[in-house]
Amino acid sequence: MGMIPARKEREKAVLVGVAKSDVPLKRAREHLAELGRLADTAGAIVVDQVLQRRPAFDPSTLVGEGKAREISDLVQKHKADLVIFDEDLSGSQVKNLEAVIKAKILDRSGIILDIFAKHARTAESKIQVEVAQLEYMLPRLTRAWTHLSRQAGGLGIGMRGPGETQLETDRRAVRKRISDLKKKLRKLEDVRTAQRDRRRPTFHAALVGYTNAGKSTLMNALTQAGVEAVDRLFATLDPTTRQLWLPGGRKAVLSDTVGFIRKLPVDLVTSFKSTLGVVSQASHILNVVDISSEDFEEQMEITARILDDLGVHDIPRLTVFNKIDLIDPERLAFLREQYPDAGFVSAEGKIGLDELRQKLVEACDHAFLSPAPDEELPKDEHEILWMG
Ligand SMILES: Nc1nc2c(ncn2[C@@H]2O[C@H](COP(=O)(O)OP(=O)(O)OP(=O)(O)O)[C@@H](O)[C@H]2O)c(=O)[nH]1
Ligand SMILES: [Mg+2]
Repeated sequence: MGMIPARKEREKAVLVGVAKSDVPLKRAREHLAELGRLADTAGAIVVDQVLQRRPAFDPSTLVGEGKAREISDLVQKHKADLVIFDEDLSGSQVKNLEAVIKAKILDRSGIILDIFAKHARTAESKIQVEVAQLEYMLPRLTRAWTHLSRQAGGLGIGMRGPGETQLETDRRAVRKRISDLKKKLRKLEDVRTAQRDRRRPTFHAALVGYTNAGKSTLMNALTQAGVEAVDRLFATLDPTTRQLWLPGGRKAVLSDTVGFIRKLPVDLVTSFKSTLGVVSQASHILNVVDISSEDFEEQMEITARILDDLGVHDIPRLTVFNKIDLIDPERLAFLREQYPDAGFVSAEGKIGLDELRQKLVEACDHAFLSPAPDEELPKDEHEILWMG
C-alpha cells in the first residue's frame, strides 16, 4: 500500500504554462490559474509563474533552452523546490529540464496524481490511485531514482503514494504490482456489481461534473448525506450513494462521484473506471456546472468528452447550473433563455431545489422505472464494502 508521509514545510513552486500560439491569451492564463489551484491543493506555495506562447512545443525541453535557463534563474531567486509544467512532459524532457533547472520537475498529470494520493480514503480509491501512479511512473523510473537520491529521505510533492521500496525495484516488479492491484480491484468491483444488480429497479441519478462545481454540496442539499464539500479540487474521490425522496413519494437514489478536470491523466480515468461505473449504471446523469466560472463552457465540453471516454452515451442527461447566487440577475435570465431545459440552482443557498426535484420526477417517470417500495438500500454501500 502506498504511504502518505507527513510533510513539515510547504514546498515552493514555480508554475510554467506553455501555450501554442493559437490558444487565446485569456484562456492560457485561466489554465495557468487552474494549475495554481492544483499546486495549492497539493500543498505547495506558488512563488512565481511563467507563461510562454510559442508556435510549437520544443521536443527536447518543451519550452526551449533559453526559457529553461530563465526558469532556472527564477528557481534560484526564490529558492524554489519544484517547477510545475502545465503540459505533460516525456521522460526525456524531464531529464533535459533537470539538467538545466536545479529543482524537482513535475507535470500536470504528476500533480493531479499527487492530489489523488493525498485525498484517497477508502481501500478502493487508494488502490486505484496507486495503479495510476505506477502506470505513470513506469516510463519514468529513472526520474524517480534521481528524485529519491536528491531528496535523501524526505518525500515531497509528486512523490506521495508508492513508497521507496517500489521505486527501488525494477520495471518487472512494478508491472507485477500493477497486475496484483488490478486483481484486487476486480474483486471489489464484483461485490459492487452484485449490489447494484439487487437494486436495479430504483431510479438512479448520478452527479458528474468539473471538480469544485458543487456536486457534493448538491448531494448534501438533496439528501442530507453529510458528504465532505470544500473549496478544494478533487475533494471527493469515492462515490457515495444515498436515498433520495422525490415529490409524490417516489424513491430514488443519488450518487456523488469524483470530479473531472482538463487533461485528467489517462491512467487515472482508466484506473477509476470501476468507481465511475456508478455513472455508467445510472438511469440519469446530472451534469453539475459552476455557472460562476469564467470557463464553464469549456468545463462542460471537458465533462462531455470524459463521459464519452468512459463509454457513457445513451444515458439521459440534465445540465444543472449551480452557484446561481454568484452571478447577476440579468446574466441568469440570459442563460435561462439560452439553456431552457437546464436546472438552475444554488446548492449552498438551497435555491431552485424544488424545481430540480420536479425535473427529476419527470426524468423518473420517463425512465419507466417503477420504484420497489420494500427495497432496502444500505446506509452507505461503500462503507459496508470496506469492512472485513
Ligand atoms: N457560492 C456558492 N458556492 C457553492 C455552491 N455550491 C457549492 N459551493 C462551494 O463550492 C466549493 C466546492 O463544492 P463541492 O460540493 O465540494 O464541489 P465538488 O463538485 O463536490 O468538488 P470535487 O469533489 O472536488 O470534485 C465549496 O467551497 C462549496 O461551498 C453554491 O451554490 N454557491
Ligand atoms: Mg465532491
